[in-house]
Amino acid sequence: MGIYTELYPVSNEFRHAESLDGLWRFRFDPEGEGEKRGWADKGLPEALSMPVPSSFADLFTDAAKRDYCGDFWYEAEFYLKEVDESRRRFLRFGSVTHTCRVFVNGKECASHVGGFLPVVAEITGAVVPGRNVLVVKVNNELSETNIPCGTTVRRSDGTKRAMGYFDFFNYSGIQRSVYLMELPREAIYDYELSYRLDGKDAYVDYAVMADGDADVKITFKDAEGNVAASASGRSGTLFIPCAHLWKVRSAYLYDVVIELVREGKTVDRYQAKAGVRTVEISGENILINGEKTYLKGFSKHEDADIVGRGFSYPVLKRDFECLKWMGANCFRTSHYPYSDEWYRMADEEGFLVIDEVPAVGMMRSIANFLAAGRGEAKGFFADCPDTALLSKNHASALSEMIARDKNHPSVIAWSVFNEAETTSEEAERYFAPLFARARELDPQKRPVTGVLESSSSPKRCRVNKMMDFICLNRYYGWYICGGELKEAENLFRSEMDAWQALDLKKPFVFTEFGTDTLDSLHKLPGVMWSQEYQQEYMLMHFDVFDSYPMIQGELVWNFADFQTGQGIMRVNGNKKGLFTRQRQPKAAAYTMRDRWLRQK
Ligand code: EVA
Repeated sequence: MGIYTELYPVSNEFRHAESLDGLWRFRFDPEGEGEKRGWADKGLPEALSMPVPSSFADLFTDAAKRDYCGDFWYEAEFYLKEVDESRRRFLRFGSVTHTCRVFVNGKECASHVGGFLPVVAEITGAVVPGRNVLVVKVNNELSETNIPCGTTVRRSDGTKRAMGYFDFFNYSGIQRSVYLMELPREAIYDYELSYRLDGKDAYVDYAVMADGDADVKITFKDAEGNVAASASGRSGTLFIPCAHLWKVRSAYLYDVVIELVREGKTVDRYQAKAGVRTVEISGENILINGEKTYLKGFSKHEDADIVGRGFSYPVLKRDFECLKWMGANCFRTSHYPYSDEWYRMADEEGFLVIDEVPAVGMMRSIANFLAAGRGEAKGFFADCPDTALLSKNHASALSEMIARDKNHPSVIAWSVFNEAETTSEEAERYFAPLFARARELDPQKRPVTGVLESSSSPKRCRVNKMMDFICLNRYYGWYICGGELKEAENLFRSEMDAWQALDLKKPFVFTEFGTDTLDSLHKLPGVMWSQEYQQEYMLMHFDVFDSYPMIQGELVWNFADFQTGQGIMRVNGNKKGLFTRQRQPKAAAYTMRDRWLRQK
């Protein structure tokens, strides 16, 4: 088999995927002694029980466990009736945050750096009939050589503490679902689709990656189950006459069925959904299927009470219902790629997704968001301890994200970073190969972008030339001129005038703007933190957005309140949500909804 990529697990007559979610055994390892003591081979002594998927932090009642930083271990068991030589077995973890090693019956089967993309371990040679023991060693320390960036400090009692250069809680653990997968020896391990429209018809260029030399058959079936197009061969083009297009908030999904056929017999099949659509940047416009599209929505987090960053179907469902109620059509996966299920639902619901790698914190500051919001960012790349290693990890995350998400019609762009330092020569040198890599890896050649904070000003930013559209995070009326909306608006307009004067001929999308707002605080006239102020702030932004034709999108920071580290700037978390953390609307949600429902 070739390199097993990131294909979402499916079950059918040829392949089998079984969820291992549930209560696992768990233990902290503050002394880093687990390996010496043989936990990888023998399993964990005196373990706690721990739900998978979940972050561990908010399940406990004591601060030391919530804030734990260092190594920690999980253990689970699974049973196999038999070990059939004609099959291969894998484990697929949706993510393990931030680094891990996977052992099955004491044999190391995988290791992975990066906490927001799948970890796939081939366990074929390690499994036995009957009981199998799975042990995962995890570490949640932060550094300047992995993303997201931060540092790990030692406290006087010897405990470690992770200090993120970012504004969200360093949730960690096995935060997404785990599958045990069984595949035939000759299996499909990846596929890519890209689309061309010709009047009412569509061409689908495809490639299928599979082991061996069996014949490949690919079929597109419409929603009624009728064959819309089919072809044979590892790569080629399908023709769909009168194609149903996947449209924004009106998604049409085909079933794509890929088969490996040997001597007339199917030996493997992979099935998924596919949406026929094109994405293009034309001058200052974003075109979906050739139609000008204004992005309305949010930058979000995977974040909820109790589960932390742990994947939860009910949270996913509620968030999509709220997004639809708002009249939104887009979200950005700030500040890391989300669990697969987010993209699958976005495909179904016709939402546009800006997919972001976990490259956040590439600026050195304890309260980065403050420095960023005020445009006071300091250098980073010039004195980063090991730019080569950082870049390697960044490039791996980018490649893994594109490998995993490339076939989702909802994904319309790749975001290479959030609020990195972009004003030095070193930054320019650092980012150029990453942009090139994203362009090279994506079969659909979607737009590639990055997200700029205030120091990345029209005069100083050296990276915006690499972006297909420009994403700006701006906080005029919050970090800049908080409480003075008139002055804030004037400064905001002068910056936008300067961007306009550059005449970049590219669309601009606001990927963050917002105010911390307590759902308990009302005050007329509005003051910072009140619901009225959040509304007035939004109204001021509408005026500015509507004055510049190059502005082609507005994604509010944030969809919902979310957990951060503690500090004098945060009242038990970031309160910039239009929804509370429990997903109930604040007053400004109605203001925004009014506008978005009126806009086409
Ligand atoms: C904020 N500002 O201050 C947000 C952060 C976010 O949470 C930013 O991109 O500039 C960051 O992560 O509320």
